[in-house]
Amino acid sequence: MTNARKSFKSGFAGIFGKPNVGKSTLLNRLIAEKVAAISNRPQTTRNKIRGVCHLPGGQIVLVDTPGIHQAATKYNQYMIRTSVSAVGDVDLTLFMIDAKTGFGPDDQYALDLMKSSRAPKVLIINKIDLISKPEILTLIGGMAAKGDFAEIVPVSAELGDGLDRLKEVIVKYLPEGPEYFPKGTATDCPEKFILAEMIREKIMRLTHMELPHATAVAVDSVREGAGGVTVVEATIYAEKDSQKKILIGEKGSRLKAIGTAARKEIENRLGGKAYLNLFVKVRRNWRSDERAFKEFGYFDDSY
Ligand SMILES: Nc1nc2c(ncn2[C@@H]2O[C@H](COP(=O)(O)OP(=O)(O)OP(=O)(O)O)[C@@H](O)[C@H]2O)c(=O)[nH]1
Ligand SMILES: [Mg+2]
Repeated sequence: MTNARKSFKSGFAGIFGKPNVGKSTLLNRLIAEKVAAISNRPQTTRNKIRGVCHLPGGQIVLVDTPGIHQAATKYNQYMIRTSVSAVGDVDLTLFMIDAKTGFGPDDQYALDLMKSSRAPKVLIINKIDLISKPEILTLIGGMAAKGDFAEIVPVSAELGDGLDRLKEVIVKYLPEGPEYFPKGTATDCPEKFILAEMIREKIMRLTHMELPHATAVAVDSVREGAGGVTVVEATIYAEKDSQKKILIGEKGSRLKAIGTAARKEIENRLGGKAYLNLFVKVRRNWRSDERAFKEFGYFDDSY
């Protein structure tokens, strides 16, 4: 009998793919905490967001990334650079497609940008709740030829289907390694960043057209108020006066809806009462201003 210790597997697994396939939904699910904003609009995520999945024999550090797309503006090019810069840093590449839309030119474009990676690639087919079992099998069959995937794992990130197998597959391809994060740590994102993303998510969901993309959110302060209530002050930045007006809405109605939805989620996270004070300001054309979007902490690791 040997007394060999069972090895501990750990490492970084990057989640890549075109916008809106469900990368952030998967991150939140696997770490069982809401860290990344989710919306049905493409280009929701603007940062690399790390989350930690603790398992008995291992630790998966997941890295959520902005959706890869063909970018015309400097702002969008930064977004893509953020994703591509993560490609070389991970031990495992999780490439995600949407089962409903299947594999198209946009996925091929994203997959081509992964070519520089020498890490093993696992294909995740997400949103299998939207198609039938035979359709899933056909899609899996067709995908094997599209890339050098070590495994293909169908899941529903939203419903949690297939995630136990996915965790097993990820751990299988991770090297032996240390515990990068102490037990109980779900993310290394600063609290202010997470709260700002919660507010931004509500804006993404409650506004339309260009506005969700033209909005930035910065949490200015978080402090303990009277009666143990947490007071959060945040500024929402729009690019134009007309957008500011829409954000505020008639008699402040839209801002109120955004604030109420965000406050509820913030209270859930903090496990207590919160007061959310939102300001709206115009930062003219901030997306064309590299200094401005860096100041907001987008496309960056330092938040
Ligand atoms: N039906 C279904 N919808 C899903 C599933 N996973 C994610 N979604 C939805 O897909 C949309 C996009 O999800 P996100 O997690 O924001 O997608 P993303 O890939 O992070 O998008 P970007 O950050 O823009 O690149 C949201 O409306 C999610 O609720 C799933 O398994 N099934
Ligand atoms: Mg996302």
